[in-house]
Amino acid sequence: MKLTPWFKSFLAFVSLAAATVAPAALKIGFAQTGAESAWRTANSDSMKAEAAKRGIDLKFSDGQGKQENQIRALRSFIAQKVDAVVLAPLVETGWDPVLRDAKRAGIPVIITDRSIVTTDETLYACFIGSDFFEEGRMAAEWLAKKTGGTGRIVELQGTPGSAPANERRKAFAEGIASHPGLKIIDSQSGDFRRAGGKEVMEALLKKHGKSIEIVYAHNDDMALGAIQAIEEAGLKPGTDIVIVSIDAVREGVQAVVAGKINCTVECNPLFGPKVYDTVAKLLAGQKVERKSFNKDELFDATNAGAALPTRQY
Ligand code: GYE
Repeated sequence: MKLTPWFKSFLAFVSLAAATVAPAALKIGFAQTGAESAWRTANSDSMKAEAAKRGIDLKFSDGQGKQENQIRALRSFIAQKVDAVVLAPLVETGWDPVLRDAKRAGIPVIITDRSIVTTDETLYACFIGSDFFEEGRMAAEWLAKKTGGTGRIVELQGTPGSAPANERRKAFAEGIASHPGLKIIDSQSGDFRRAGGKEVMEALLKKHGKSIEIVYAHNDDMALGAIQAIEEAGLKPGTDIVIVSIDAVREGVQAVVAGKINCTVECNPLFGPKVYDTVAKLLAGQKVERKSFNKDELFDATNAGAALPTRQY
């Protein structure tokens, strides 16, 4: 179609007018813990991809596993007058002062992924995450069934002081308490990292030798690291040592299919859409759920193969 000069200038006028009235992009600051695991990478990707899709101006900060970096990021978001702050807190405590600053500046804070402990619940708008208690409980229940309620367990803990490490540990311990034959003989932190899981497992194998019958890892990355250590010690993961883990990231589910991890409890990291829907509601003055959790499944030899092709992370 050939456009007349008049029509061309009309079109130019319309697009200029649209640009003038188009609302400014939402500015959101997201303080991420770091990049310690495959779960974390999937979580960051979800937050970034969904922001791009919605035209949100996302200020992304990688805390590199340090709370002080996250606090600094929050202060900078406040100084930049973002519309909202999203925080995935590395550890549970120590957030009140900076959250008070955000509140004073009138910036709503959404806590995502991990919960916090605070003396003032009004310091954040809402929590969007996973039920770590339920995950630990599911892992314990599966293990009790699988082993008939006996076995010597070593536990690979996540980051000390973090909600998932604290809650997965507590719920699992409570879950096995009614099975006196299941005993945690040692428990150490691998910081949710693969290298950490390998290192800790090497030390535990040296210390306890073949008396270790079960590994309970707080995430798949540490389980995958432990598998390497177990294989290097000449043992068969999944056979000589039962391995129970959490996250169900693709590599974890693949390890279940390969028979090296016996069970992994899902923890869905894809929070982007829910977080931004919630920010939009908050900014529109609508009520939001105080705490919301994703529903998680469990994968073992019975269903991992069928689930693998459609895993999103
Ligand atoms: O399980 C682990 C990650 O907070 C749920 O952190 C998250 C945990 C996840 O590093 O892999």
